[in-house]
Amino acid sequence: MATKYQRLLLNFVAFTAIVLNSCKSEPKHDQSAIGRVHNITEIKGEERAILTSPPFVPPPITRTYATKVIVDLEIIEQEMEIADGVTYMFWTFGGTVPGSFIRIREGDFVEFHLKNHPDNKLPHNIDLHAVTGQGGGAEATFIAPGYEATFNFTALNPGLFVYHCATAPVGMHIANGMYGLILVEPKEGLPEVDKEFYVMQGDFYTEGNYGESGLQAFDMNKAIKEQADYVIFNGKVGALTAENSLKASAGETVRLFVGNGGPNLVSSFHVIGEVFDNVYMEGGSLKNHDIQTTLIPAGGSAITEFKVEVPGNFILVDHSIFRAFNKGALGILAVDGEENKKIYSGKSEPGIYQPSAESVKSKNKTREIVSITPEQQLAAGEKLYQVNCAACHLADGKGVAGVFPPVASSDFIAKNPEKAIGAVVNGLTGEITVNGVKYNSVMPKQALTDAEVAAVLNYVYTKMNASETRVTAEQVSKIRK
Ligand code: HEC
Ligand SMILES: [Cu+2]
Repeated sequence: MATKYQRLLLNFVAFTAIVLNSCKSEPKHDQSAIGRVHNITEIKGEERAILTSPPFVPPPITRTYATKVIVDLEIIEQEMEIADGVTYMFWTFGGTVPGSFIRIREGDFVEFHLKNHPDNKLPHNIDLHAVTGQGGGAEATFIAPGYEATFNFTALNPGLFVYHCATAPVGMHIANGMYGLILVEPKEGLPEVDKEFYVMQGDFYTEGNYGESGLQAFDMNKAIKEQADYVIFNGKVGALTAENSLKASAGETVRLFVGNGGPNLVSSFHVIGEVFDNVYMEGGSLKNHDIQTTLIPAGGSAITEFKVEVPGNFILVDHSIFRAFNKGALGILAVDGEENKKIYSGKSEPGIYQPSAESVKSKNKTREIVSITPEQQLAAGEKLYQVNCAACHLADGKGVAGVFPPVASSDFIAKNPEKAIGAVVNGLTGEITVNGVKYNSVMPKQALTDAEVAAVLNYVYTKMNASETRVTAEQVSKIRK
């Protein structure tokens, strides 16, 4: 689809062509024609737009004609959580990041009311990428706190468009959360689906590093250097995980309206374990198929559609993957329902792959667990266990009969704390008996520091064996060869 600037430039050329061709028969409606004739005349009735907070989307438009749509959007500056225990002074359209989702139809005549709440500190405005006209509405809507601005536009082009504040310093207003999506449904509507969701990425720049607690101020220098502390979906680390996960059932069709507010970073949007059947590229009219990862520019969007065939936790990420696992760009689409083993079997046969124990080397002996309260040590121990031990001894420590001995309620561990430490730091081979059962296998030594070994074993002793035994880093150090 041509940009509005190209269209303006080429309008005159197209117009000339139309005049020259006017003696020919019926003009064809060509969706890709530059400066195609937009029907802006037949407006019937009037209605008020339904706005929704993320991840929800207003209902599909069933109207078959254009109407006058009144949109009321309120700007609210407020402190909210950007991560658990971390707050940020967000500037919002409608009280959420991203702002309220607006849904209209191609050809609709919009009467847009922008309100700047009197408690706010700054002037703001709005530039809607769906608008054909000066600044996308920015000049017309520039208002101080306690004021309201109104302007009108006709939605000429269908598509999923970003809107954002364009008040100087523009980067700062966007960085503080001032963006959202407006969907201009094509005249013919969008195909019916079972679930629709609203997901929008943004990058954030805070004085403290990722996760540092308390109220965090905006850091202009980091923003200029494009060194984001947070890259997140829907304004908060965890906005789309655990109890906030998006939900669907196997067999349903899902449509994600995905935007990227930036201000700086481009998103490589991907859903782990799914393939997008359709992607409306860059939120426009071109539909591509069978897509793994779609690029969403800052200030751009994409619509992805797919059927969830099997149950599971499908993970939404920015596939610039450190952002997902270290900066928060992670969400979950939790799908319940019947399994379909033909499409996905899950794990069928447990197997053992045991390369030489020597290949695992402790590379980093300088790491230290600095949290030293027993509770913090236990929490660290639990994480270490899940990452380093659960693959073999299983998450609950019960092991696998005949292959991996249990570390939960293990008489071996109860009787031999030193051997338990030895197993972790030096590895363990040869026959042992655990709870009366013989094992003769190989446990590779684990690449953990003394403090980490103490933490993981104290977790095992406390939580899996209800034991009073405690291991210290000093003990571990002595046993390490
Ligand atoms: C690659 C698989 C594997 C991993 C990973 C692994 N273990 Fe083991 N572990 C074993 C095997 C196999 C044995 C039995 C060795 C033998 O037969 O001599 C064992 C034995 C043990 C024992 C002594 C027997 C018992 O069950 O009480 C302890 C304690 C233990 N592991 C703790 C851990 C801890 C803690 C971790 C994580 C830091 C860990 N293991 C990671 C495979 C593993
Ligand atoms: Cu603003």
